[in-house]
Amino acid sequence: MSAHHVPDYQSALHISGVRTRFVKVPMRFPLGTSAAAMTSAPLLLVDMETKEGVVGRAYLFCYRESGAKAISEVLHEAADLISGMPASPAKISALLARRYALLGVSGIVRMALAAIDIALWDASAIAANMPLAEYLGGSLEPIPAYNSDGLGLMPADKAAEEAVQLLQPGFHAVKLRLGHPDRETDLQVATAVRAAIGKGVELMVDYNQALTVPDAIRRGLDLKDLNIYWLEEQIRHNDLQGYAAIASELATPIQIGENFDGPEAVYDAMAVKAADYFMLDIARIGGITGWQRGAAMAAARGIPISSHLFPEISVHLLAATPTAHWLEYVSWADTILKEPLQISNGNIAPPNRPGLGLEWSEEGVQRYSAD
Ligand code: SMN
Ligand code: MG
Repeated sequence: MSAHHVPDYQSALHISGVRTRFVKVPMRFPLGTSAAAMTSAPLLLVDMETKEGVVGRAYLFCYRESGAKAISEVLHEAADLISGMPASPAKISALLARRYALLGVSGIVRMALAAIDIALWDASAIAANMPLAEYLGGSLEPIPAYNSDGLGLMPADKAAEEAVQLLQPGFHAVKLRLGHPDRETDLQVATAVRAAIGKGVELMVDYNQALTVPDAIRRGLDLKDLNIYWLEEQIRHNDLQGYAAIASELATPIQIGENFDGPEAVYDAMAVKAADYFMLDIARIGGITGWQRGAAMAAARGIPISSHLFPEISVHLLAATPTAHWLEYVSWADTILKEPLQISNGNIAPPNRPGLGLEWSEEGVQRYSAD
């Protein structure tokens, strides 16, 4: 028998500490949704340190400044609870879910624990010297992406102009936020954007939970000749039966999921046929561990899975997702990253670097520091 040449076996890394930094980065295109308007993105940067010297990284988009502060507080306490333990993401995720069960694992706590999970997976893939996409069993093939920078609630002429600008980096798809107080404005804006981008570009529409069920059906029918790729989050995010009612009335596919709280929500949404497409948010679905579980359940029913924000992280997950659909691209983290994502003919591939391939630009971090 020939000898096997197996490199020295290396067991899991061991958690030694965590460092967080808060930055407020400018948005190239300010974003006014029907829920809130944003001109800068509050990001929390996370470095999980290991005894072996490998550093795993993650970042969170915290929606508001208070979100970043509260998440950081929970994150440091959670990191203390796991100090010295093997950096095994699924084990740590289960342990922390128990420790925080009484406070409640959702919202801010969910996001803090997700950041730890993401950073631990990053550290593991770095130790294995593999891009995370490949470490999870996927490849570095490009994923179709839509540009989600900007295109908030704005008048028709401005939206038409901005939509064209958003195609400049080579995208073939953009997302428009609607949910203006009156239906007619929604139709006018969508019509102007469709005319400006032409027939060959995909157009997604997001209402950010602004509507009621009957209004969502009416407004969906209003747009029926505009070839909308999907209609997103029309009503309260967790009114699954409401979504099922809307989906049964409209031919245009319905997209929900950015507010799914843990992977179990995928099961619940499928059980009532709430929507045609799901988009997972790496921070709310439970990090990389949660995403994999949610994506596996969606695969059982062939439901296409897209991502919500965090394109630098999500691209690795979509690469290993059986029913991968669209990557949501936003440029927000570009200013604090050494190597921002590269867009090629509207597609984005996971970078061929170890782990997530996230390295902070210390210059950018200092410039936008909000600690
Ligand atoms: C969205 C929500 C909150 C912040 C940014 C963007 C939006 C999306 O729902 O799907 O991009
Ligand atoms: Mg959305």
